[in-house]
Amino acid sequence: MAEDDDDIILADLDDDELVQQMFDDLYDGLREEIEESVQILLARGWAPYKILTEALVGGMTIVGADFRDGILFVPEVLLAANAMKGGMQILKPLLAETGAPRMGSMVIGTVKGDIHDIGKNLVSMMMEGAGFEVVDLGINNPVENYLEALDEHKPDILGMSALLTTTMPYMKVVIDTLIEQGRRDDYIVLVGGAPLNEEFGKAIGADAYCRDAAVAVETAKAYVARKHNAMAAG
Ligand code: B12
Repeated sequence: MAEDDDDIILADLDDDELVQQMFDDLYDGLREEIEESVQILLARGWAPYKILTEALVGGMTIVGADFRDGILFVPEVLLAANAMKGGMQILKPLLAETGAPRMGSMVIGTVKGDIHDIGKNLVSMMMEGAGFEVVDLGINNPVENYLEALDEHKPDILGMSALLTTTMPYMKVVIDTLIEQGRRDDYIVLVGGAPLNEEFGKAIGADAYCRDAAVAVETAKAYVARKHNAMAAG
């Protein structure tokens, strides 16, 4: 996409040009350039959340479309993902620094067979920023991992992520296991990932499907408040 990167001095670009350049740099998997651009936008007073959504997620959306259309392939997308993670690492402490009161806790992980973690990481970051304690189990989690983490951390929320139509049914395996063990109602179960939708969330017995990280935070807050009110009443 970008040809003449050598000549570009990122700090000389205005905000719009810089965001466009970040789309190109993300596309080309240029982690250092992405990190530098994130720092520049921060220095110009951009809020971390705005950088995350408008520059990084915006750029990743273009990568996603071209991957779908067969223009980009796995190695290139991995590089783009790596560049995105470089930017996210800078933003993570800033998003978590909002001094929000402790809201509750969440165990989150990508399901078995699935190695996509960018969306899950974003959800973790945003939840931490909103005052939730988050235990991130990483990728490719069999049901045993979830159960172990639920036992150990006793969270309010269980979050599962899946990006493949072949792995999303595994969420039901986890929920069914919780039902079998009589502990489904101990947790608020939130699910997400690009191929899911509301209907799927309902069908597998999750409490809610969340389309993005911002919705995840709002949904989590609403459910946790409801749970705490119910406990106070009962
Ligand atoms: C990056 C990427 C990869 C990278 C992953 C790198 C990484 N570290 O994550 C790599 C290159 C490894 C990869 C591999 C593969 N991929 Co891929 N990948 C993508 C891509 C381009 C972007 C995904 C992404 O990060 N999006 C950006 C984030 C921010 O969005 P998100 O994940 O949707 O998350 C948001 C919401 O969904 C929600 N959310 C997500 N999780 C959760 C969890 C909870 C609890 C909540 C509340 C909310 C929530 O909030 C997030 C933030 O707002 C998508 C295309 C797409 N449009 O999704 C394909 C895509 C998902 N991949 C696809 C495929 C086919 C594959 C491969 C099978 C390719 C192959 N032939 O090998 C492998 C599978 C490997 C495996 N076993 O998992 C297909 C899936 C098709 C399908 N219907 O199943 C897609 C849709 C591309 C396509 N159109 O063909 N991929």
